[in-house]
Amino acid sequence: MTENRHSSLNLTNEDVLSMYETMLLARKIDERMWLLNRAGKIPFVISCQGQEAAQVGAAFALNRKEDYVLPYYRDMGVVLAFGMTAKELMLSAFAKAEDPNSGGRQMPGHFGQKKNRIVTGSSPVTTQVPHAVGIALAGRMEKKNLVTFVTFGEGSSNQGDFHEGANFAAVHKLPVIFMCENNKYAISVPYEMQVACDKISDRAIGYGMPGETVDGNDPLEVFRAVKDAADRGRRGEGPTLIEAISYRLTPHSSDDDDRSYREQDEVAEAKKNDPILKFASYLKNLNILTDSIEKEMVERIMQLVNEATEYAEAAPYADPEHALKYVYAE
Ligand SMILES: Cc1ncc(C[n+]2csc(CCOP(=O)(O)OP(=O)(O)O)c2C)c(N)n1
Ligand SMILES: [Mg+2]
Repeated sequence: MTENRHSSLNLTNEDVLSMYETMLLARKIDERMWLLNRAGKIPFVISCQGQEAAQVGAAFALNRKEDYVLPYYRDMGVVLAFGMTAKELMLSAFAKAEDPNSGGRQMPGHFGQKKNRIVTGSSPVTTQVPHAVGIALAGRMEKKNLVTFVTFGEGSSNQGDFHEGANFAAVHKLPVIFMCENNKYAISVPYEMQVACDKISDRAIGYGMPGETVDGNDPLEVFRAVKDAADRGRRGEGPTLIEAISYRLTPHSSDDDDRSYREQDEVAEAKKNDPILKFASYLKNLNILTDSIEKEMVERIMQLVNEATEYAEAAPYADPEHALKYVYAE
């Protein structure tokens, strides 16, 4: 018998179905992007596959009307949960003028959308961390009750920006949630070659904040950890470091061939813990995700993905002169 673990987190059956639908939507958009890339239609893909549970579980634990997110390039699940649409993500993949992230200027994965408080990031990894700390400080100065949520890979947690941001946030007890999405690789470099500590979350000790490692394949575990961290932040008790452990199910990007540095048996083994399959089986065992609900959900998602693809493919590119804008003051 599967135990109901979501009711005690104050999540209704509708909430968990909505979490699952968001995870599945992210996966289906991502899969479509790979096909479009291999068909020569879009230049680049950087995947969320394997990390949807961590992303969606975390986003659902935040106040999606007030909090700020500073996602990293894999966070399609976070931005979908915060209101970005499939169509907008496809416009970005096709680098079209209407792409809300950058009008087709940036590579895909540089999410930014003011109305949904999704703060754009730069290509150097982890530069979003000090920005999240600054926004939390601004929120406090303006007496707002917001928290900021910032993510980064485990490889990126070696970058100076992480350490400077974590230290400042802890000293000033700012409401920042640092979430490391540990997918066990930084491009070709496995975890053991990146860091000498057992857990990224142990780094919290050095800054004087709570740190916790959770199963990133379980959206409910991530939800609980992020909810606790958000509550602490809003109470004025400062930041938290969460490490969500998962596995990168795709190559690093559409330009990477992971067969050159990892055994494909290892990938096949990790696929047994695919967060989408695991959460689906949890919901099916509780009879929340029935066959008919699942059928309707998949149809709804595939219609969105198809419409988004068709719209974005047909949409116009920006005028070439547009590239000269926003560089110098006019
Ligand atoms: C400062 C900086 N150094 C190097 C790179 C090149 N780079 C892009 S992604 C990446 C790997 C990051 O690995 P990790 O932080 O574990 O994130 P993951 O891609 O595994 O999600 C590197 C080295 C970069 N973008 N920025
Ligand atoms: Mg990584």
